[in-house]
Amino acid sequence: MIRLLIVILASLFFMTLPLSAFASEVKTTDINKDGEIDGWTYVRDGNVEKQELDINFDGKVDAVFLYEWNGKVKEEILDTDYDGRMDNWRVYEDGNLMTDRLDSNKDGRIDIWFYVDHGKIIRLEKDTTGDGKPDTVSEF
Ligand SMILES: [Ca+2]
Ligand SMILES: [Ca+2]
Ligand SMILES: [Ca+2]
Ligand SMILES: [Ca+2]
Repeated sequence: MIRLLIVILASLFFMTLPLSAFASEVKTTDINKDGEIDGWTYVRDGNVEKQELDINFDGKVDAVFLYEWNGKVKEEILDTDYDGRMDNWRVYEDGNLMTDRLDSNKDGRIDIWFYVDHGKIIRLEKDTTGDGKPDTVSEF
């Protein structure tokens, strides 16, 4: 009952917001034309915020791209071996790759961290013990 009331109050609150706050939509694409959706584009106020792709058409999203307001990619999250689990996370700043994190042994935990400056790897960290924390560090 209380929960229902909260929902009603919340919807009343949102109804008073300007319409532009709701100018978000999802566009779907069927890239390989097999009748199944494999691309999702999230647009807010005319800007693409996020894209999700099912690159190998198995029904599972294997690439997610997050964008800055100016259209530059901000983050990439990838399932590089298409096993249904994300294993590569890349963070960009002003379109430049800053960190590249990998789950190389596919146990669900990041074990390699690359730190990049102007296109060059400046630091490499590895977790060799499997606890999810880096224990070897190389600087370049
Ligand atoms: Ca398709
Ligand atoms: Ca897939
Ligand atoms: Ca994977
Ligand atoms: Ca791992």
